[in-house]
Amino acid sequence: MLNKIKEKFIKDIRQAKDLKELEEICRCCLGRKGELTKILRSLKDLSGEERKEKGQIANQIKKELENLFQEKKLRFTNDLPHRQTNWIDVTAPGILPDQGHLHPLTLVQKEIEEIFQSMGFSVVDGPEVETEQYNFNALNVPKDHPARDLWDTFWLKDLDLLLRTHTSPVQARYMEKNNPPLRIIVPGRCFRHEATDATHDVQFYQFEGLMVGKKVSAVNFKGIIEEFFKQFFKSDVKVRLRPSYFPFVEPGFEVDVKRNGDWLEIMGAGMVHPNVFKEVGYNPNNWQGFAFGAGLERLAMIKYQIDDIRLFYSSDLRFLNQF
Ligand code: YSA
Repeated sequence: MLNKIKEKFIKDIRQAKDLKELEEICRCCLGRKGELTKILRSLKDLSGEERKEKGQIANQIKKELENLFQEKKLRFTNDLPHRQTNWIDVTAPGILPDQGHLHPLTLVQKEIEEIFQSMGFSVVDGPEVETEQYNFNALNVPKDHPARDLWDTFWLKDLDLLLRTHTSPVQARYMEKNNPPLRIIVPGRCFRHEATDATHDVQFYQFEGLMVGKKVSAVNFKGIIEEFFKQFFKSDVKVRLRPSYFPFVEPGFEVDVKRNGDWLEIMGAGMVHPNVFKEVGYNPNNWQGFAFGAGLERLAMIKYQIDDIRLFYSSDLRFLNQF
């Protein structure tokens, strides 16, 4: 299978008549949905030995094909008439400069914003350097509350400031300044003093959601979040809520989504705690609402089957060019 692919693309590269054709061949082979890329991605499903053996061969072939593409590309670009002589042919086709594009996380953020905006939510932001008051106290997590351990915090020395551990403080900031009813989402960068691994980093993005009204219920939450996932994953999805604990909601739940037969934990959520309403000056007897918070990288990783969060921050063009 691998050798067949190799032979096919070597032949195609040799026969390519111009740069456009060559680039199309390169895309079919090594692009995001390219034949070789698909095989490289599927390696993770193989057993240890087989993965190692097949992985070596596939990577070797990838290198060979990349070299061939480069060689042939050079031939086309060097062959342009204005390079062969010292006169300038103003009618010769120009060389397009490499074009930049948005980072995959920005693309996912924009997509999320558009889906929620279509359901009447406004996009709001807040500071990355936060006070203890908004990051914790206003969210029903007073000093010395054991729940503070849920968030490994970067404190700024000798100041009552920290790097926000989640986007939830913007809930309190927004409610303090705006009267209900309201619907907002808050995408933004967060920081945690955690060891880095394939799913955790010291900085990452979250997006928060908050909807407050006279009769906003958990049923509304489930409906809205189901619609969001349906549009985001572009397919019908099953969503389930499991009981969970966050100090700023009561009840709290974990939201799972079923993808390819497996339940995946996607976000924390719940009904806004009366203490949070009191803290921002709302009467909890008059208003109720839901809130949720999800990791942007996690959603992007599930959507695009990316297996390591560090790829987003590696500036590796082989990764970035696939989006
Ligand atoms: C819960 C209830 C609400 O009413 C509103 C918001 C929330 C979420 C809560 N503020 C929170 O931060 N929950 S969390 O600690 O579980 O983080 C939410 C998501 O952020 C995680 O599911 C994960 O996807 C992402 N995350 C957390 N730490 C991370 C991280 N992503 C990458 N690296 C880390 N270190």
